[in-house]
Amino acid sequence: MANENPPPKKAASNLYLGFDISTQQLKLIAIDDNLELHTEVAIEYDNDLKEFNTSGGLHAGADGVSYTAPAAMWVKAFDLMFARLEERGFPFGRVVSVSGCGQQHGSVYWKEGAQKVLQSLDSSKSLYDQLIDRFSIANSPVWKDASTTRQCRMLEEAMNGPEVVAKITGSRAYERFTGNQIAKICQEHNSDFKQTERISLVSSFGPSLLLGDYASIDYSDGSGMNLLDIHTKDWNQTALDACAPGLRKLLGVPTPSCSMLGTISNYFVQRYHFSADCKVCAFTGDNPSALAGMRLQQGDIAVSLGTSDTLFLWLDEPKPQLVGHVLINPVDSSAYMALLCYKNGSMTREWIRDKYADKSWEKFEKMLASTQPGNGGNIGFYFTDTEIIPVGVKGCFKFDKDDKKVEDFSPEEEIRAVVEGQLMAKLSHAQHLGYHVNSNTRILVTGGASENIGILQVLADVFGAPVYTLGGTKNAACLGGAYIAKCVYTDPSSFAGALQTAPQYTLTAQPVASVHQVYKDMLPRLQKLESDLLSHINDSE
Ligand code: XUL
Repeated sequence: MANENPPPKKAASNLYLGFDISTQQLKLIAIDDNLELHTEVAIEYDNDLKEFNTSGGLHAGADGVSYTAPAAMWVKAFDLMFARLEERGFPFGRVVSVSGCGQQHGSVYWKEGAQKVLQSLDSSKSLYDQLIDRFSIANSPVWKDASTTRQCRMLEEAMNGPEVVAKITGSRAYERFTGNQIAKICQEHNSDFKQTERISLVSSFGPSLLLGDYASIDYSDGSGMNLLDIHTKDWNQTALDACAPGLRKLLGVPTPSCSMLGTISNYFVQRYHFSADCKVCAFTGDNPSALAGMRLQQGDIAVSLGTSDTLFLWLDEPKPQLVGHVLINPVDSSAYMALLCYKNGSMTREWIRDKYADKSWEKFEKMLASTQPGNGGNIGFYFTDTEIIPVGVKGCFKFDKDDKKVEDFSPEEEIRAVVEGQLMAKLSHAQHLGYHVNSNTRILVTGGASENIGILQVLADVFGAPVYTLGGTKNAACLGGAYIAKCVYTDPSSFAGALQTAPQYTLTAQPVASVHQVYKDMLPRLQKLESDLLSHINDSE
């Protein structure tokens, strides 16, 4: 007999969007209520927007240290992304909440009158046509820029030293940090700067387009500016005054990262048929967003073993130092996160692999396994590129079990030394910033080297915590935006709660207690050798 009452058709799921205005691409991920991937799109600046003549999404200055990107290019990338989605028949009407992230530290300068234009965007025209002339500084300084050493020293002087800047803002003055970049723009392009109505971070620029109004800077990305007091979560007036006049007004009031800013502008409702109720949440920086995308919890540590190695740590109590960065935590604004970026990551391991293991990871792993944890007391520091943690060191430095400097180890020892040296240094720097491994700590690993089981075993043993790998998180930052959009929409009080159905991690390496003890005993030696190395370098400067 035919079924007279067919089951009611399941309502199509809500969709949540996460954007990432990254260095080389504008990316978008849409997920559904089950956190499953619905759509993924990317606009590549160099190839899709050739008219801006960027290389890797940037313009490099002739001085070798200046880097900018045209703000209008990012606007055009949004136009193109929405056009592509429309072509694919993307169901804009199902999107209930939008968030995202951007490359950290970059700044966008809106010209007087731009807010009015944003508030009254004409849906028959592109964003680009309406906003092209609305930036007082057409080329936005970005994170790769290192041209503000003078401004950094001025800020540190105004605030009574680098330690004070670090203590208040979470980091000592760094060239790429936005306050120093703003100071340089104010000094070198003063008449254009004076026409500025508002300064956005790359991250707050994104939701400004979607809201049709200036979006607040979020606490977490705001912590990458050397301007925000990470304890009071308000701008530090001395830092603001040291960088440029009138900054408090130009930056607006900062907001928690998981917060709803308003509903999507009429422009998107009329042009693409978004629902008028679609929420626009704050965007954050790409690194904090990756922490959200990897679903870090209290005590966890995320390690990205890529070209350069990056560590994100969940911190309860911040202890900012002259090394590394402490940011307000994006998913719990009463907690903190630390960010440690190492220049010498995979490239350095590959250099050793090529030198001693015939360019083969398989051979590298075999040679690693042929030596004992602790490497007979040998310790090596390998900086093929000038390192940022610790700052300014370059070269390879090797020490035997009696801390005597030696020229070479055996090939097998070299391999173990690079792995152990890099990973023990990471633990040491993390501890300095207030990080403690606890009994629930998980080490979540992504990046190319996450496939090298031998390296992951050393990681587990050095930290004394289990290592998990994450499949399918190539776009952790973008995914973090979509997760934040979902969390703010469904349950802003609990990020983890809103994401219970997310995919599970795979347990890849368990620490061995006796081996962990070997590294624990070795750590003070490595710390002393590293600090001697630094004082030696500083003395010889
Ligand atoms: C972090 C940093 C970069 C950018 C670009 O401090 O400068 O990771 O966020 O991704």
